[in-house]
Amino acid sequence: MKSPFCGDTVNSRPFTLLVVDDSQSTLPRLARALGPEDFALRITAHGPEVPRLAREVSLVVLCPGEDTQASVGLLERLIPEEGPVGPPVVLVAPPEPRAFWLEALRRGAEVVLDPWTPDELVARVHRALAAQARMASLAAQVSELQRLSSTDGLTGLHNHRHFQERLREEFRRAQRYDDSLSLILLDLDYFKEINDKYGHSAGDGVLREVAAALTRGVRETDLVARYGGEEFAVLLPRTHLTGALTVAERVRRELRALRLEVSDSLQVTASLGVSSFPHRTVLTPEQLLLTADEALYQAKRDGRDRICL
Ligand code: GH3
Ligand code: MG
Ligand code: MG
Ligand code: MG
Repeated sequence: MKSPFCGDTVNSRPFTLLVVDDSQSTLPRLARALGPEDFALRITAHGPEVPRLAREVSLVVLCPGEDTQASVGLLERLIPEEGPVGPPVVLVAPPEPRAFWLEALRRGAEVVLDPWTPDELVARVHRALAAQARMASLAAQVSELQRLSSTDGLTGLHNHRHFQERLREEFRRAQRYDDSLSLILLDLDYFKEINDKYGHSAGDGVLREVAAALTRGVRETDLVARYGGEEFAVLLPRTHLTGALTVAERVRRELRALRLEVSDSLQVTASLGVSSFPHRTVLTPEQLLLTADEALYQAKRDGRDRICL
């Protein structure tokens, strides 16, 4: 006999519901109740594949079978105490045993007790879907805020705050694993003159081009940040001083060779300070920073467009 329910076919309905039900008696009622709601239904019995199937749907309607223990186990997998959040669960259960549906309620499932009516079930399903949508929207907002709070608005590089966090993390990691860590601080030379000559927004453009060049010039595992106005930082995990000097020299050359949008005749150069861990006088992240900063100012004093350590 052809099933009256949609099977595993993919279709264009907005929500797919996975109905987990062993008994042939509840299923037709569930399908009648949910059918007019324009949900696509997938039907399955209890089994080890349910959590995997659940990951592909918008919501799970769970009807406990004879074996309550199996349903408890499934519930625990569908709504773990902590860990990844799956689709919402609507439990359709008899009033006894109470412990089962109370546990489901506590974990955040919607509960519909026998004897239930179609409108009640539908309302619970919509409520669960709406809560899920609110959570998803909130999670997206949080992640966008996280991105914004660690990004520099002008260049798209990591910002000062994010750099400071990563500096400390990477320093701890290097200390713990007896690994190396290097830092390049870079300050553009006579940048004020660029602003004065071409205007502040042309200066902004140059900062963006410099940021892009820096990003191109380092490894994926290195971190490029806008440290301040026209100062940049490159954090190089698992890199010794010699490696950092090689990167610094490449960056220095690439910057001075950069063809800038604002003018063909304009050349931008930078002074760079390099520091590394492990080193006798570098015992904290602050000292790594200070050492690179002092080296940078030495490079300025020595005439700019150069690297000091
Ligand atoms: P040097 O570092 O070689 O000593 O000279 P400098 O002219 O680069 O140094 P100074 O610190 O005197 O000036 C830095 C300039 O960078 C001044 C400031 O207006 C400019 N600057 C800082 N942030 C921005 C920005 O976001 N956009 C633009 N266009 N300019 C900026
Ligand atoms: Mg300066
Ligand atoms: Mg400068
Ligand atoms: Mg500066």
